[in-house]
Order: sequence, then C-alpha cells, then structure tokens
Amino acid sequence: MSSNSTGKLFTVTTFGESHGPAIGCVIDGCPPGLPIAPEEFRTDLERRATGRSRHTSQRREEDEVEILSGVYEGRTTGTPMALLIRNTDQRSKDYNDIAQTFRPGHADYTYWHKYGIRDPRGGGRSSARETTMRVAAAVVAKKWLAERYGVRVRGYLAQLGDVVPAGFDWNAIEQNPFFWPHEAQVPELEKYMDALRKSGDSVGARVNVEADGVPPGWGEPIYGKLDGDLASALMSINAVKGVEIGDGFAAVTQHGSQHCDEMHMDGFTSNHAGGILGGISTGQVVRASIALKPTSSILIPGHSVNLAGESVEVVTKGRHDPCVGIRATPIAEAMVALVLMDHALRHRAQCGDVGEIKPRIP
Ligand code: EPS
Repeated sequence: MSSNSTGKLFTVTTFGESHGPAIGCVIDGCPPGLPIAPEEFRTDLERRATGRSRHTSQRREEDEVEILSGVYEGRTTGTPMALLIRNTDQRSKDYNDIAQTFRPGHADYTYWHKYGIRDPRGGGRSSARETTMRVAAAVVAKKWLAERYGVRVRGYLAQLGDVVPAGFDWNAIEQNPFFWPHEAQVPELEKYMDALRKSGDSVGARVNVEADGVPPGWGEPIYGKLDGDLASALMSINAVKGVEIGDGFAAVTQHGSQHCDEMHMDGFTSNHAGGILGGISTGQVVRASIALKPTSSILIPGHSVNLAGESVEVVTKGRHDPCVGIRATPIAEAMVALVLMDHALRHRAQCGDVGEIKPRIP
C-alpha cells in the first residue's frame, strides 16, 4: 500500500493496523540537536486517546511511545526517528460480523474494491488508531517550531452537531473533554452526547486550528502552496469531508472590499485570508477549519450487502466514538504542525539566504 508518507523535507511515514501488534512511524529529516524524551509525547497522545471520557470509544490504550532510533543521549541525531506504540486492548471479535459485510458510510467497501483483501479487525489501516502516530510525529514538529520560530499550533471544537460555542476562551479548551472554548456549555454538551450515545446514533463536528508565530514566506507556489498542503493534510484525517482556510466558503458571499485584509505599518486590519496569500504565509495567524462526518459505525441498523452480494442489515457492535470530532482537535493540530514544519525546512532550504525583507507588517 503506497501513500503512507507525508512531507518533502520533514517526512513522516506511518505504519500499522488498529488490531495488529503495534503502530509506528518513521520521521526522516528532523534537524539534529532537538532535545526529546519519550515522556514528552504523553500530553498530546493522552489528549487524542480513546477512553479518557465517557463520550469517546472505551478502548483503553496506554499509548506509550518507544523511541527506537534517531535519538542519542536525549537529542535528535538527524537520522531517521522510529517511534513505536504497542497495541494492547484490541477486541477483534467485535468485528467478526463486519468481516462478512460492509458498514454503510465506511471505508470497508472501498478498501475491499481497491485491494481485494482487507483486515477488518478494528477497521485495520482505515482506523482512526493510525492518527496516534501523526500526533506523536507532530510532538517533534511542534517542539522544533516553538523553539526555533516561536510557532504555536492550537485548536478547538468549533461545532458539535448543531451546537456552537456561546463564548470563547482559549483557557477553557484544555479544561473539558470536548476541547470546547466555553466552559459554561459543557453540561449541555454532556447531556447532548449522553442522549446521542443512548440513541445509538452519531453526529458530525467542526474543528478549528490556528497557528501563530508563523513568519511571512512559508509555502511554495504553485503546487506546494501552504494552503494547498494544509488542505491535503487535513483532508487526510479520517472522517474529514471539508476543509476551509481563513473565511473559507463564507468568502462566496463577501465583496472584495470586505474580504481584503487591509495593511498598515502597525498591522493588518483583519484576517479573512487565514494568514496565507498566494499560497505563502503573510505572518498573520494561519487559520484552518475542518468538517468531520458523523461516525459510520453506529448501533442504528442500516441496509448493506455482504460478500456474497446478499442484502443484509448491519448493526455495528463494539466501542465506537459517537462523535469523532470530539478528539479530533489534537489530530488537526498535528497535521497543521507537520505541514508547517515541512514548509519551514523547505523555505530555509531554498530561501535561507534571502535575508530580512522590508517592510514587515507585524
Ligand atoms: C475506530 C474504532 C474503534 C476505536 C478506534 C477507532 O476501534 P476498536 O473497535 O478497536 O475499539 O476505538 O480508536 C482507537 C483505537 C484510537 O486509538 O483512536 C475506527 O473505526 O476508526
């Protein structure tokens, strides 16, 4: 299976299946000398993990990272970094029935058609379990970006079904299991999710990500635009059906006089562009937003066909997320960080000698 790698200079290749013995990644191109220890992966992996609240899948993995290579005496050496996480809480019997049929709305059918063989246990390679390694790789990227450029990548749940935030505070996001920016609404979300889980159904969500500290100049026209690469990376996350950069689809009804971000020597007056013009960062906050579809593994019976071509009714058993968007925030942050890291290195490689350009709008 090809296309398991992302990035040109900071290349991440993930491997492994949800119910296999382990998942892992190889990071190639990490600059040498970055201090990194296995404990540093814990916070982000814990933020993404299942079983940390009643509102996500109850599979319980420790997600302990083993660094197999590329680090000597606590610092990266510039050689390939191999990271491994062992799977320990697989329950493959939940997938006995699914092995004979296709869940409506799931990749079961398309994997079958593409490869003529599939690992149905936990969805195999199509499982969101794979995103663990994206988040692990991005711990390295986030750290380097922060130390080298002061870049900070952070996200939040911007919509859960039809519920939208009634207020906004970055400090609230890490205080609740939803990554929700308005603490007062958390009981409402809990009630919503409890009712949804009881009904056996699932719901979609929106996650927003912002990166501040990105200097002007990252991104390569024409086919390596920063927004193009962000869209591709974010769209590669399981269940993502839409990506917006800046105002995104809201730009459809805007006028030029409204959409353009006016420039003054003390700053831009707005950021409709999402910090990217012509595929290159402006120095403003980079803003992206993703739409996640409702989880296809639901307890509500749905019509499908089995391997023999017979009509069947599918009910998915097991430990599934009623809303994958709830723990997608760290995954979306990870993909943004991986793209920014790659573009930071690409910019340095080609344009490192250009020097400081004026005027620079803060
Ligand atoms: C997933 C289905 C469930 C989730 C899994 C993603 O798998 P299982 O039936 O094996 O519990 O638990 O999520 C993870 C294991 C994870 O680490 O994210 C799916 O179909 O995508």
